[in-house]
Amino acid sequence: MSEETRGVVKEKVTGRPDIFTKEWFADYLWDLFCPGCQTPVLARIVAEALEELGIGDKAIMVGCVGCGGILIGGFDLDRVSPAHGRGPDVATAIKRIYPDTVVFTVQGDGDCIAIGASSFIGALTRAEKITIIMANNTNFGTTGGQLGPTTIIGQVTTTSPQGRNPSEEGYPVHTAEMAATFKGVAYSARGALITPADYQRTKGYIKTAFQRQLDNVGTSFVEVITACPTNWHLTPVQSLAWIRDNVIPEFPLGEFRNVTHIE
Ligand SMILES: Cc1ncc(C[n+]2csc(CCOP(=O)(O)OP(=O)(O)O)c2C)c(N)n1
Ligand code: SF4
Repeated sequence: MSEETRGVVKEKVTGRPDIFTKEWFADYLWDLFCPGCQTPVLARIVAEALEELGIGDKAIMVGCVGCGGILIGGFDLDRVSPAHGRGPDVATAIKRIYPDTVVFTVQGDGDCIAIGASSFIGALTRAEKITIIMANNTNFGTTGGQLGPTTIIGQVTTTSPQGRNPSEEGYPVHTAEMAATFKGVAYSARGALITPADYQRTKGYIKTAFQRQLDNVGTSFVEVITACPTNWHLTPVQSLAWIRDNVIPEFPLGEFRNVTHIE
């Protein structure tokens, strides 16, 4: 019996986002990231958010130096790779020259809030109408798992072999909460990608962040906790449990600022 006779309606419920470049998705994605890495998952929700808002044709991506920098090859958009940490500066320049575009960065925590802290804070201070997306994997992943600004207390890294000790290395930075204190920030949130519900919620945060940019309100920021199983020396499944039990208690999920206009 043909499908037509049985009345079967085939509706596409999922698939590769059209914004992903085909070659990258088919040939590189699986080779470039470690097993269980959630950086490509973050890429996917960004691509889905752009498609669902229908803004793929005016989006410009600013990449980073770090594992997230690999993503620059994956988006069929106008894209720029800045020097380490300078994403918000480059995004600022593009947005000011082309105000009708939607400009976003995708950065690691080291890129965004360590070497790039001045760029990041400068953009928030100036209320740049850009969207900054930061993957928080609690370490410098690309370079071998060194302690970073988001490393949690007690976490073993290659430069904190006894675990992060506040009396030596200080405390983790709460970037989303900090961003929310800037008057020029329209939106600041932190999401995770452990469960399908997290996935949907975090995608919602990214869509709201883009919407605040579309409405020209102020800077929008989303921090996304992502697994780095290789440097955590955990399996992919153990990594998700570790995020739930150790990372989220330090970095609570949710929206920290969400305003539709700034006086
Ligand atoms: C100016 C400069 N300093 C240092 C480096 C080396 N470097 C490359 S990636 C990286 C760390 C990136 O960490 P993060 O931003 O947290 O991203 P992740 O790799 O964890 O995704 C560093 C220090 C560099 N490429 N350029
Ligand atoms: S080092 Fe970590 S962040 Fe980088 S690709 Fe591997 S798992 Fe992902």
